[in-house]
Amino acid sequence: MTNLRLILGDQLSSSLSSLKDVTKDDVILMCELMEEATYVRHHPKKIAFIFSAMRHFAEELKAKGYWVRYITLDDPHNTGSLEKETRRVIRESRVKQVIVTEPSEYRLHKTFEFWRIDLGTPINILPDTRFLCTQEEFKRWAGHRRHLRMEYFYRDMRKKYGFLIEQDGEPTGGRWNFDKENRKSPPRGLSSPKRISHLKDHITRDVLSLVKKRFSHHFGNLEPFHYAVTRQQALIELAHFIRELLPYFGDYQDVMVVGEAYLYHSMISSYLNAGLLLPLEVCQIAEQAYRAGKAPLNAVEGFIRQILGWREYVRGIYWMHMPQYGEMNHFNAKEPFPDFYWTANTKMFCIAEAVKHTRDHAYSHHIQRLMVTGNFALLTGLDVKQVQEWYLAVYSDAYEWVEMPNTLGMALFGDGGIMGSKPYAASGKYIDKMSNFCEQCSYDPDKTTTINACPFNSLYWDFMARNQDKLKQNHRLSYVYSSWNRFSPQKQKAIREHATEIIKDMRDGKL
Ligand code: FAD
Ligand code: DLZ
Ligand code: SF4
Repeated sequence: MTNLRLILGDQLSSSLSSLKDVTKDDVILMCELMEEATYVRHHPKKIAFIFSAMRHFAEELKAKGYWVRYITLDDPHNTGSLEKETRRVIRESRVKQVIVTEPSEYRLHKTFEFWRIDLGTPINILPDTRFLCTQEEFKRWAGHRRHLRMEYFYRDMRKKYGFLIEQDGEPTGGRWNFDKENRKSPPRGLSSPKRISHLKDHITRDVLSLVKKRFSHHFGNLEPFHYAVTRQQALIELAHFIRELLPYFGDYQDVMVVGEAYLYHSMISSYLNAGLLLPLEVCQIAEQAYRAGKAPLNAVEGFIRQILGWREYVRGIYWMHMPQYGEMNHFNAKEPFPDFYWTANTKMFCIAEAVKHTRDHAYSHHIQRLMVTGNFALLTGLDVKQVQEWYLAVYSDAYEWVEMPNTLGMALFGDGGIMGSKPYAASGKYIDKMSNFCEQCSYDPDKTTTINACPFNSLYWDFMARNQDKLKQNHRLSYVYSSWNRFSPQKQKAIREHATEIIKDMRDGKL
């Protein structure tokens, strides 16, 4: 009788809890599944990244002498279902118990809870120790608080791990947060150093032809394919980021530039989320760069905050509020999702640019996700489920635990303020300040109601006016409503009529 250790596609870490006491008599099961590859229509680059990383991880385990049962997508016996494949291997291998690390998504958590009852073989579900805050710890932190603000969670995490903390217990540099230094507009001609491209071995080449054959109808370009698919390669990318890009990460964190998908961002989210890199080591390496005088504090603090703060915080929010979280829709947003999120066929240059980055790289950086595609979805009241489905499908780093709080909570304020203290709503002026997109747009970011006015401007005010009942008590928005109330009734009417026209144009495919 043997243990069956089931490893999922985002559990590719040798320190995984379900591999901790693995022996050479155990069976390690990994399967490429149609079920997982199509529960949303994932970007082909994301599928290729995961399959290739899974195959490489399986090879590494085999090279250490472990018995790995790896089921490829084109195995003629592959049923495409996690449950059926697990049952098949249980039957074939005289399994006494299934050992698995808790899944990152609620959907599979439910599946495993059913397995406890009806699999017929005991299942041992272990905590995912790769995260820096356990679900219980987060709930304890949240317990007595009225507002769950990331900033306070982050400070506690800094203290817990001692990142950027001096011997007297004070934060390095005397402040917890250096974001004031991090909001620079893009200087003219800003571009970023060339990114690393990894050689494709036979495993990746096989996966690319498989994905081309089976998933080319999904949104997104499979090639060129530059992703790291092993921990070794991901570490090389991380080292490159720390050396060449981290020093400027803070300065240009919120900047958007035509044709520059990555700028000074790290591009490591897919590797962290699949387990090729671990959050603790990434924060340690970043702090070392600061201590060695290789990167400034504003950059390193900002970068560590994303991983130690935001990443752990969104996971905490997800597990604390699921499954109810997925059903929230604070503004009752139901507007059908427009086609240009798939085609980039819109006169709004900023949206077209963000969609093109997404299509070509399965990536766009945070500000594009939040302040361009997310902001537009918020202002126009796009259907929250359709918006979330898009974000879950199109990014190579997307898993529901991290996508949902970011999309529903942060971008759409669909949770009514569990995550954010106010909606991240912005007019075209913000996009104009932080990017060079507007220079190439047929709309004018300085106009609100003229025929060529930037759609974001009237939509912004219309959103505020439309949702006044839900937002006017929010003291962080009092300046917005006092400005709105100073507009003459004629001006208010003209703005709202213009916004109605914009939404009509969107429905008619004319925006
Ligand atoms: P960097 O800017 O270099 O940041 C470093 C790391 O910090 C990232 O790799 C990531 O692990 C972490 N991080 C930064 N911000 C966040 C955040 N808000 N939440 C969680 N982790 C964060 N991130 C995902 O990993 N998966 C998603 O599906 C996802 N969906 C998003 C949807 C929306 C609407 C928004 C606004 C943000 C979303 N994010 C998501 C967060 C963020 O945009 C990405 O983590 C980031 O763009 C990844 O690129 P990077 O590795 O270059 O990040
Ligand atoms: C995202 C993904 C894809 C595309 N394919 C697979 C797969 O074939 N097999 C697998 O084990 N995992 C895959 N994954 C990652 C899973 O969706 C991820 O592990 C779960 O969402 C975690 O709850
Ligand atoms: Fe986007 Fe408006 Fe600027 Fe055009 S003018 S790029 S629509 S913000």
